[in-house]
Amino acid sequence: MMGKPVTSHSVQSLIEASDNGGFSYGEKYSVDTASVAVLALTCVKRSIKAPDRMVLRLKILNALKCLIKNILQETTSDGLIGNLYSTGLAMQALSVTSTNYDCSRTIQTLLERAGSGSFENPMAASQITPSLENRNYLELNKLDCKDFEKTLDGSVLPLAPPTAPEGVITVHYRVEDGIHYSFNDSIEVTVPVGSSLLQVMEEAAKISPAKFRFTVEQSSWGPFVTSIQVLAGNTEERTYWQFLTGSNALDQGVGDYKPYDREYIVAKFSTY
Ligand code: B12
Ligand SMILES: *[C@@H]1O[C@H](CO)[C@@H](O)[C@H](O)[C@H]1NC(C)=O
Repeated sequence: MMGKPVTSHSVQSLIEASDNGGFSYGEKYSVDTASVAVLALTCVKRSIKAPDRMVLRLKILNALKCLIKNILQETTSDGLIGNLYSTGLAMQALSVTSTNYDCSRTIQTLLERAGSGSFENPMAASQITPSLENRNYLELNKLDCKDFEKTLDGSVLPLAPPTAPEGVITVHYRVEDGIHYSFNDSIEVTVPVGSSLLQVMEEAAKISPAKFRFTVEQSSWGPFVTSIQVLAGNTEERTYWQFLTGSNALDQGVGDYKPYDREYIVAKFSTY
């Protein structure tokens, strides 16, 4: 890719994963991961010159068909594919494989949500931008920057109106060990309107450190919660702290998510 050699082992693993539901985290299909796999396999496919390696080519074509079907199955009524933050990668996958789908609904929803500030996280913005410009990661090596400046002109996404938060909200916050059931603690905290979930967690930890202290690690997407009390996620054991509103997983991290008044937020130690 980009002129770099790719091992046949990694291609093989991708092909196998696409047939065997290898792109799920927990019970959920990961549209993001499947989409990146489509980009990678398409790149490999393009580098195979017919009539070389026909068997590999066929295997890749089959894997791509299967992945595209799975991705399209995750389309929602408002045109999102997976969730708001997987849609950009999914659009790239559909575009490099020339898949026909009704993208007008998708783009309308994305622009609406971008306008209300849902893509302020730079990683989220970087994953959505290529598809709104009808571009994809596979043509990065061909990008002409002069051309790029032209497209930036006049096609700037609408910015969220600046809001001056006033008043306070009360958030119910619970931390529970959903694996060994070693603890299950709740609190109600009051924070200024517009506070992030991280601020709610900090407030809880200030009031009751023994129950609500936590650690984070900075990552490309912002703060990632690594532990609560003394319980830490672990890559080998595939455990992590999952965040939910009621019983639905949040689609943003604690640094970006802004709870509303009287919301029930749960941090649940889970497996993926
Ligand atoms: C794999 C993955 C995970 C794994 C990571 C563990 C692992 N060892 O692989 C697990 C299951 C733990 C996970 C958890 C979460 N994730 Co996640 N994750 C991904 C995914 C599919 C791929 C990331 C990756 O491997 N990138 C490649 C590597 C090379 O890059 P990297 O930067 O080093 O990757 C690291 C970070 O991405 C980090 N990470 C993963 N997810 C998240 C989420 C947040 C908020 C942060 C700060 C970091 C982070 O873990 C990766 C491995 O160390 C992305 C999809 C995407 N579009 O990027 C979603 C994605 C980044 N995750 C997302 C979310 C929402 C979460 C959760 C908040 C879900 C929840 N309700 O609890 C939690 C984090 C909670 C916490 N403890 O703070 C969203 C973020 C959207 C946004 N606007 O913020 C994405 C885009 C998925 C989506 N479409 O909704 N995730
Ligand atoms: C924690 O307690 C709440 C009720 O207070 C319950 O609904 C929830 O299932 C419990 N969680 C765990 C993991 O036991």
